[in-house]
Amino acid sequence: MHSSRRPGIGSGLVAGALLTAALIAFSYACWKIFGLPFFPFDVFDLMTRMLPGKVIAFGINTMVSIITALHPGPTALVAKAMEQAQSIIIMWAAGALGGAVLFLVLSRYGRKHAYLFGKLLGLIFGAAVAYAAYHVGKTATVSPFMGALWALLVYLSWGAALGWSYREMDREILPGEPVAPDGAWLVNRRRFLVRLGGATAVITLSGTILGVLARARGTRPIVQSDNMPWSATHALPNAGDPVKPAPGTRPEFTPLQDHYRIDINTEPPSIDLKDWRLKIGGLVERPLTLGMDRIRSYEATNQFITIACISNRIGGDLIGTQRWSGTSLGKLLPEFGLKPQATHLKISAADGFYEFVPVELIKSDPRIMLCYEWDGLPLARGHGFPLRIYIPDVYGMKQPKWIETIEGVSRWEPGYWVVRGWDAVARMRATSFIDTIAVNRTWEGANGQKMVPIGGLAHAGVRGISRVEIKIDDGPWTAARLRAPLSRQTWVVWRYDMPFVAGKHRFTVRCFEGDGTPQITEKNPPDPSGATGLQSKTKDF
Ligand SMILES: Nc1nc2c(c(=O)[nH]1)N[C@H]1C(S)=C(S)[C@@H](COP(=O)(O)O)O[C@H]1N2
Ligand SMILES: [Mo]
Repeated sequence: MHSSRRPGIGSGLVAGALLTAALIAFSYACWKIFGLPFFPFDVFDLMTRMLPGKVIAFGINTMVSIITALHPGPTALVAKAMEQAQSIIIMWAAGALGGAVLFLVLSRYGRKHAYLFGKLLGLIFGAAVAYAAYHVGKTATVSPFMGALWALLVYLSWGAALGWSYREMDREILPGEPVAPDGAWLVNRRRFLVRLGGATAVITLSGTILGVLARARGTRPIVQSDNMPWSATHALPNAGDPVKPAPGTRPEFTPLQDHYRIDINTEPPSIDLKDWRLKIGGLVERPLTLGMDRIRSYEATNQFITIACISNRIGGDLIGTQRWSGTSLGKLLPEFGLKPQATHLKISAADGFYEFVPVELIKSDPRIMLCYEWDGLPLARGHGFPLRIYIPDVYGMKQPKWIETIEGVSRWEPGYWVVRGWDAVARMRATSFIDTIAVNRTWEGANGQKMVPIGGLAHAGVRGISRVEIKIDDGPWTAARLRAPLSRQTWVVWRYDMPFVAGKHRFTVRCFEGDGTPQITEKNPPDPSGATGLQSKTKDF
C-alpha cells in the first residue's frame, strides 16, 4: 500500500523534464553572458564524433531529404538549426529519463538516499557533459578545465534538486495538513509539482531571454565582416562574356554569407589569431611552428574555386564558388624539413577533423594551398578561420578548415569521413542542373518568336565542362550555350533559349567533362561517393 504512494517513474519524468529545461536555459544564458559551455551543443558534437558512420550518414541523409522536400531555406543553415534543436531535445529527454530512473530506484531503496542518489546521478551526467565540454566543445570561451568544472557543478546541483524533489514528494504529511481520505499523497505531490513547474518555468524563460539578449562574449560572428570584400571593387574575370546567365540562375560567384557551411560542429571553432600558430611535427628534422605572417610572406595564389559537399544532391545548394587566396603548400613545404620517410602529411584541425595528403601530390600540384582568405577577407569563422586547405577535384570532406597541425607521416591513412564509410578518394562527380525555366522572362527572338530562357550550371571538379545538352520532352539532346567559367576550377553557367510552345514540358540536362567524358547518368545517392544521375524538371507554359 505504502509503496504505491511513492513517487514513481511518472513523477520522476516530470521533475526531470522541468529541472532539465531550467538547466538548459541556465546553461544557455551563462554561455552567452560568461562564455561558459553550452552543454547541449557540446554533447551533440561528442555524439557526432562517437556514433558509427552509418548512423551519422543516415542522419545527414534524412535531414537533407526533409529539407529538400520542404525547402524552408538554405540546406546548410536549416540543417545546422535542426542539429541544434536535436541537441537540445536529446539533452532534455536524457534529463527527463534520468529523473524517471532516479525516482524508480528511490522508490525501491527509500527516500533516505534521495540526496545521495540524486547527486550520484548528477555526477554521472555531469562527468559525461564535462568530458564533452573538455574534449570537443566549441561553445565555451573559458578554458576547457573551467568548462568541465562548470558542467560538473551544474549537473551536481541538478541531481541534488532532483533528489530534493523526490523527498518533497515523498515526505510525511505534517500535522495540520489536510489529509484526504485516499489520495492525500497525490494531492501533496501534485501541489509540489505545480510549484516546481512554476519555479523552473521562471528559470527557463528568464535564462532564454537573458541568453538571447546577451551578446556572446568573445565569440565572433560566423560569417559577417565589416570590411569590403574583393568582389565589391573588382570585376569578375568573365564579366565580358556575351553568354549571360538565364534570369533565375543562382549567382555564379557565391556571396560569402550565402556560401554553404558544413562541418561537424554545432558551433564553429572560434580561434584567436594571437594564440594561433601552425604546428609542424611528425617526421620532420625538428618540430616548429609558423605564424600567419610567415605563411602570408609568400606570394599569394588567388584561385576561383567551386567546392561541394559530398552530401549535395543533384541541383542542391551544398555547393559554392569563391575566390580563395593562400600560399601554395608546395612552396611552403621546404620549411617543414620533412624527413625522407615522410610520404604523406596529416592535416589536423581544431575540431578533431583530419585528412592525409600525399607529399608527391603537393609537390606536383601548385594549386594545393593553405588558404587564409575568401573574397579578399580573412576566412570567416564558419569557413575555417584562420587557415584551411584547398585540394583540387575532391569533395569538401577531404579539405580541413581551422587547421592547427601538420605532421609528416610514413603512410596513408583514411581521413575523418573515410573512417566513417565515405569514399576514400571522394573525387567530385560531374553533375549538371537546371536552376531556372524562366517562362515569365521571355524575350523576342527573330520573326517575333517568343523565347524562354532556361539555365543552370554544370560542374566536374577541376576537369572542366566541354558541353552541356538539354532534352525537351521527347526531342533530341541539343547543345546549350556555355559561359566562360571563372576559372578551370569552377562550375560553368549554361543557358538555352527555347522557342515558346504552349503546354507542359519536361526538361532534362546532361554534361560532358573537359575531355568529353559524359556525366554518369545512373542514379546514385550521395552516400558514399557523391550523387550521380540526370536532373529533370517539368514546367507548364
Ligand atoms: N575542420 C573541419 N574541416 C572541414 C569539415 C569539418 O567538419 N571540420 N567539414 C568538411 C566538409 S564535409 C565540407 S563539405 C567543407 C565545407 O566547407 P565550407 O563550410 O567552408 O563550405 O569543409 C570541410 N572541412
Ligand atoms: Mo561535406
